[in-house]
Amino acid sequence: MKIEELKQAFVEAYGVAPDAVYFSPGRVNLIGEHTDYNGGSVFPCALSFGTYLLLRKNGGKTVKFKSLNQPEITELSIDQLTTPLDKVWVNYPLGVFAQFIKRGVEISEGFDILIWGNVPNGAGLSSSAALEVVTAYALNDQLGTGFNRTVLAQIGQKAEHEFAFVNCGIMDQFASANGAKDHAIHLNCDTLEFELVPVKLEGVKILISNTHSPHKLDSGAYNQRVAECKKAVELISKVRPIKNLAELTEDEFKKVESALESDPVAHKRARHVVTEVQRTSDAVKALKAGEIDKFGQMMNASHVSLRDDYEVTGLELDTMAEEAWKIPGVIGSRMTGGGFGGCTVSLVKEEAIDIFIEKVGAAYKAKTGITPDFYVAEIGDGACKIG
Ligand code: GAF
Repeated sequence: MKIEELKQAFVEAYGVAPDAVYFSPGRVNLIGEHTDYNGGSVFPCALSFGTYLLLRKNGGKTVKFKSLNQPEITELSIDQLTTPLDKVWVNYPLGVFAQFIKRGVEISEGFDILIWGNVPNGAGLSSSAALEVVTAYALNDQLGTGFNRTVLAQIGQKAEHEFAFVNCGIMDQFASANGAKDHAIHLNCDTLEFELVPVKLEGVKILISNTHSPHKLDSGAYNQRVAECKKAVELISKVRPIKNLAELTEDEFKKVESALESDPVAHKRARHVVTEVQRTSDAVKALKAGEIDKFGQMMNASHVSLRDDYEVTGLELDTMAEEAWKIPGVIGSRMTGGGFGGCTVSLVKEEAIDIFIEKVGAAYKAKTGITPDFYVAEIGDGACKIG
């Protein structure tokens, strides 16, 4: 939808024009998966699609939430902004209001809010983080709270923990807040220091393949992985105290892994994290050195580790990645995001894009019965005010 159409939809919903329009993007992660909540590094890019939020101060004491995908308006008194509802989508912006209030910000006047997004839902491209961050960015601007982008990302992450009950890391919200056009973000999730790395890929495109897999990133399976990593930290700490799995190099891990003998699942999860942290560092170095093939090999190895050790892929993601590996001109391909369905990300030579879509699409459909979608990704900027 165009901005003018969104403004018109706002007028239809609330009878008056909005005061302001904000945007925050979804993200695709190139490498560094399930490392963020383990104190490791990640390498995501913000996408050019995301979530739009239009609002006006309504002069009253209620906040009204409307999504263009939902028929009804949810109206809450400004005293009711700290408790989650049973309406899943409203909990994302509501959780952000609650975090502002927790940080001592007073909401003394209501808002009329309209949301629309073009990130495919449940595709692992962070539609929920985009919604959280756009809300945080808009409130920060409207209330003059002066939080920086990193704090806005942390507010979004906390909203996800407390209102969506997913114990996620910081990657998605950070990418949505801090993204930069044509750059990936090399983020140390322990210190939150980051570097924007130009993604200059001469003749190569970032292709996202949506499996449309019915398995969603459900909080149960994700939170279970978080708990398994915590268990691994506890067991390893009996022989070598650590705060996070990402503190261990592969060699150091080999020296302490016998501490995980009693828990083979925690052992596999930890092995993924330790090796993924190394792969991420190697991949970023390779990209900076222009060694794109090496970057691709790291992507493929990341997928294998997520499939075998972290066990977050499944038939659909595995088929999509494994079929991609067969196509000449594919530099690398892996699942991206939380897993259990969603998307893969591939680096593909321009001349191989059509054949990729045709061949991988047909093989995927034949194996899974599902028609996939493909998008050539454009790396966009982080959260902003449009007007
Ligand atoms: C999801 C989470 F929200 C992120 O924090 C991250 O852990 C990712 O899964 C896996 O890398 O997107």
